[in-house]
Amino acid sequence: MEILDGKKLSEDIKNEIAQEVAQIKAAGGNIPHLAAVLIGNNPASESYVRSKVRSCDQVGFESTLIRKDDSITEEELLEIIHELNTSDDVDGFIVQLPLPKHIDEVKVTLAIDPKKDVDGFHPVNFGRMAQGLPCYLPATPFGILQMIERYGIETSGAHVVVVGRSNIVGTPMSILLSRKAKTGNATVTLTHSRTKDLAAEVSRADIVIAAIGIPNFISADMIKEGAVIIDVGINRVEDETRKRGYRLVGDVDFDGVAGKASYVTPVPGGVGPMTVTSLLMNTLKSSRKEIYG
Ligand code: L34
Repeated sequence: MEILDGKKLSEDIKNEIAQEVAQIKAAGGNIPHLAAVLIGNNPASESYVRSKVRSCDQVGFESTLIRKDDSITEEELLEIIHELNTSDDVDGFIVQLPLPKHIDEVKVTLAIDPKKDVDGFHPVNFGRMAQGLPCYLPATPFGILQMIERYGIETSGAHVVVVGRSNIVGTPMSILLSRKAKTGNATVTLTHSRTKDLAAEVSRADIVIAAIGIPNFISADMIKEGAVIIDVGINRVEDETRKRGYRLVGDVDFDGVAGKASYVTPVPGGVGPMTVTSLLMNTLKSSRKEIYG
């Protein structure tokens, strides 16, 4: 079994981006600028956004963090989005999810200018993705594609089983891998909570993408010998032996599948860091006006 080392790969990609930024700087070009909006004090969101800002520093991007209290109104947040949409200075921005209950995530997503939607969550970008048109790909699926591609894993003709149908991971992943494109051409089965015999579906997969948010859900007895296992889950489980009081586990029983799979992504250090790197890649594309001109 080989580990799909997202941490290492994301460092490699960040080094490549840093070199491009250095060239842009040398040529007196525009330095890519990412803004992130973080509402409230969700510890996981704080950690992810911190990692995004730190990664911007690492590659030489400019970044702006806009932090607001949980008590912000929807109207106030929409005003911030309007300012970011119209700012000449900001190439792309994200509003970290989840949002407090009194704010409508759909409304917020729709308010973001698709040209600056480096998360790729706006339906315009989603629709363009589905039709194979230039767009910002959602960061987690984009990161997984990068991983599959750089490790030379063949997807053409492969049977992929995606577990979980969220708008930001499962559904776009299933569309991307079935497209007639590089790192595509797979036969994809999208499974979810109403799937009749999930274990039987997973057992047929050459590649499993687990994105359901249930710790250790995918066990060794479910998978085919030699399967590629991509674990998107990041679940915090209580662990008093750790300083933080918890540890991170994925949706896959890593130790169990390790003896049977050909490749597995670890948690942490797998898909998570690739999500952050993909956001940087989208921001670079935005500053170069590669997608929308
Ligand atoms: N708007 N909301 C918006 N965009 C996103 O792309 C996200 N996501 C998801 C949650 N909400 C979002 C993220 O940023 C998930 N996500 C994310 C980003 C980074 C990591 C995990 C999820 C990550 O770096 N994970 C590390 C461990 C981090 C830790 O110690 O907590 C890892 O190695 O998996």
